Amino acid sequence: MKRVITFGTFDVFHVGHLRILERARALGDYLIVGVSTDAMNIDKKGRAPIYPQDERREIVLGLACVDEAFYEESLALKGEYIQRYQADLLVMGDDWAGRFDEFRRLCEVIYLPRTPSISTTAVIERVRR
Ligand code: C2G
Repeated sequence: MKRVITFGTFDVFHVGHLRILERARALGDYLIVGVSTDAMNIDKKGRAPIYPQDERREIVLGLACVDEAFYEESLALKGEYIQRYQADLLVMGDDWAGRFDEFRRLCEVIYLPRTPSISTTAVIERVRR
């Protein structure tokens, strides 16, 4: 059984999020998702996500393609999460291309192309206007 892991904030959930999770799941048999915490986002982007972490995780966990979802507390713990969840494959969108190559010592690493023309930032901007 091939175990796939991926990470993300998945704030204001949109079809780009759904598609990467479906494509990640199709590359294996079991999909584990690390949902970044509110604290990690405040630290990284200087603001909290629109949806709190428990709701973001609940949405992700409710998808047919997702088998398990946990909180990603820090980018620095990625290697630990890969080992803890015994992942065979790490999948990330290509906005992260090259950034996680060091984990090739632990598992396979694949970057998938992002869905064009949609992002959480664009949705927030459109609602605001
Ligand atoms: N994504 C995509 N297409 C889009 C938007 C996002 O394929 N149009 C993918 C991203 O490439 C990422 C995943 O959806 O793999 C989640 O995206 P974000 O919620 O923006 O995640 P991010 O804030 O980049 O957090 O440890 C890494 C972080 O947790 C990633």
